[in-house]
Amino acid sequence: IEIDETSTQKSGEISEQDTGLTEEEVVLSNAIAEGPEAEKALQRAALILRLREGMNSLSRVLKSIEKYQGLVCHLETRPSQNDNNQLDALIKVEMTRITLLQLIKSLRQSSSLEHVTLIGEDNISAKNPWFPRHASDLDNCNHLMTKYEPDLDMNHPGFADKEYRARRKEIAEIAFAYKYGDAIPFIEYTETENKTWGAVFNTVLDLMPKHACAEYCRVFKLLQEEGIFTADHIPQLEEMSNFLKRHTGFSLRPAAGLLTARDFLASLAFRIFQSTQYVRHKNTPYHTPEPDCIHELLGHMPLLADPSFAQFSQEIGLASLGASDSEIEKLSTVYWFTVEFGLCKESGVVKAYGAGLLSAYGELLHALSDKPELRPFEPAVTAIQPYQDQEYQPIYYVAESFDDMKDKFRRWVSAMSRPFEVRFNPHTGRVEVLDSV
Ligand code: HBI
Ligand code: NLE
Ligand code: FE
Repeated sequence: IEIDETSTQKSGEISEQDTGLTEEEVVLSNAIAEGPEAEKALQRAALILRLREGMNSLSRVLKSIEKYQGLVCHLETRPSQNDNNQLDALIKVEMTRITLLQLIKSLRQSSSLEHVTLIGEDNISAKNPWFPRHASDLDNCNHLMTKYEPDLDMNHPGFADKEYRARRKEIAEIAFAYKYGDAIPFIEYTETENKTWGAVFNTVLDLMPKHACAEYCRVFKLLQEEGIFTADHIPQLEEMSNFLKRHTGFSLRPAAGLLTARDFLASLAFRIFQSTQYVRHKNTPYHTPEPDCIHELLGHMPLLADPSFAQFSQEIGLASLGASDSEIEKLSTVYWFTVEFGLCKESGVVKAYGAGLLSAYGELLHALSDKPELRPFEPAVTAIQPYQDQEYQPIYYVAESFDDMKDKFRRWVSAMSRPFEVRFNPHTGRVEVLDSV
């Protein structure tokens, strides 16, 4: 990005030096606007502020933004980590480049602010985004989406069941307390929970020969032979994690619920799958909108033990590290229509490989009936297909084969705009970053 000095000077009133912008911020503010026309255009920018006098300082900041005719599009605050009454604020504004520079200058002169930083609009620094570099960093990648909490969602199957909610909370606490390197805590599942598992397990066992892809069936048998998959009790995550390690080097860590796509995908880069440990409500064995351990164990585990599929999963994860919000959205949509709800052809017959189908026999039968629409898997098209996650899907994407899906995915990912490349070093377990510009 070139810094257009003449246009800054022409506008006359302020230059980057005056504001005390860092080199990176200059790059960002120039990325925000280019050329004389853009000088007048409204642009989005994000600021991070530390407020010395909490909410009192905030009202002063908002007045300044108003004075420079900026619009506040988004505002978040939290108590700052260091102490007392300080607040950290993230403010996204819409204003012209020049007024933005003036605003930053005036904020930096204010004694009520400890620091003012301009960051990229989608909260990712363009040059140096944070993402996990090692599996231990995943201790910071467990942010939950709150939409399916049984406490908050009236449509959740467990909403009216106090006992169920307490149990789910108890198991979630265990995941919150988990740290890298800990053994996965053993859960003593209740008779009801084991019965729910048994009902789903036996139905999937019946449907599998006709409807599941060959790779799934192959590993399923192995899991039965090892005594991990039986109808009478829920496998422990720890024994499943050890099984995966032996086959593909994947392992598990407990998750408290539905994670953000960014955190969930990041773990896959390290061949780690963040798995829930609680069980769906007994009234809805055939389908539940949120992931539960029946979904993770019965749906995801068999294919994570398949070398080719494990490789594909890790590649989606690697592609997500440091990606922009809109690219994360696309990657998670591709993940949704492949890993979660994918269909594939086997000698001309359509079979299921998506985990959300193999753990929900209601949807498995729906997907392979004549009700839904089937379309050929094409990453660029699939990546922008809107979907809902409450009911059975109306559209599924069919891959010609796993290898064809992987090929197409790789070609599509290589065209993404990330200004660096990442690779996983299996000897150190670290992700290495290679500058490509
Ligand atoms: N979180 N715990 C958990 N389990 C999942 O299977 C899961 C998730 N978060 C997001 C997600 N799956 C995907 O549907 C994509 O958004 C990546
Ligand atoms: N609908 C799936 C099931 O019932 O197993 C779980 C959710 C997958 C995202
Ligand atoms: Fe899933």
